[in-house]
Amino acid sequence: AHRSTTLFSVSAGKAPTDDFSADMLKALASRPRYLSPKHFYDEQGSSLFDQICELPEYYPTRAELSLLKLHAQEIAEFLGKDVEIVEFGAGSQQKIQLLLDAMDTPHCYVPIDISGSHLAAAAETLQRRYPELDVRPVVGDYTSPLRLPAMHRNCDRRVGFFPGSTIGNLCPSEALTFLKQARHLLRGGGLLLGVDLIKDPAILHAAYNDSQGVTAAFNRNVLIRANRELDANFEINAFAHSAFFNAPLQRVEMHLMSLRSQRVRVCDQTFSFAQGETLHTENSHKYTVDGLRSMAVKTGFELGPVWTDAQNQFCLCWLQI
Ligand code: AVI
Repeated sequence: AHRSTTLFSVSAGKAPTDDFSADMLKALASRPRYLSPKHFYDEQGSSLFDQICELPEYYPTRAELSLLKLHAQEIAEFLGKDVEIVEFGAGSQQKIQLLLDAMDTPHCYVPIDISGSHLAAAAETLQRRYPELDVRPVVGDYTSPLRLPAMHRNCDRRVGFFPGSTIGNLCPSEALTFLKQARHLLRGGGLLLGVDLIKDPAILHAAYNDSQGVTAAFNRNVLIRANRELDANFEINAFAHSAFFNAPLQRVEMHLMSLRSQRVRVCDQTFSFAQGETLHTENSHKYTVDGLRSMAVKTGFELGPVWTDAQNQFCLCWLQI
């Protein structure tokens, strides 16, 4: 018999839809109109994101996996022995397995994710594959204050894993808040962080404007989600996917641009869009190693080793507490 996993909720009884409706109404009522990218990840959005990770133009996932494969042993030494490992977001099974396979007796794995169904399925699969590991999934939004269940009895250190350059989807002040919270949660350990690096804007442009239109579908899916969950009537084809590198702010921005002047109903309220007006749906900040060092220092970490690929596309870094 294998261990079964129990979802632990830290969202104080609030359904994810509550946040989505409040955030969408707030976004539509403000200027510029900005909606947090966390709302992309309903079931369809999570599966579109998995498809993005396989696209030839989307290099970050492959670059990070190669780094993990190449340096797993060395990274495992920094993670340490007899630890509890907390993953912020429970995206890729492949990445955490590369770490677990290289580690010496990790006792407990705590994936935190906003999507309960996605998380439960991932946790069950992992538990079956690692019967000795105590898998304790937590449903919650790690960009808000959260408390974790008490550390596993056999562990004396808690280390973190935040892959995929998801930190880039936070604005710089949110990233600092996140790192401060992570530092507080991680006892005696450190954080393994995956970050996308600043590079030729043409490469960035291609990665967010793929030729098969998967990123466009991922972006538009948030409108489909609103139509289904928020009694909205967005006409999906009347919004174009727009993604570009904003050089001064060192980020790729994604927007949904209204192709004509139109009115939209969301939860009994009506909003108008002028032609060319956008709903800003995501920022994906790109960093330099110096930028990461300064964030680490500001949040009480010390930047340890940084593993990068030969083209300097992506880096994995160890933030020591
Ligand atoms: C999850 N996150 C790091 C992705 C990124 O690159 O910012 C989400 C994404 N958006 C468009 N393509 C991928």
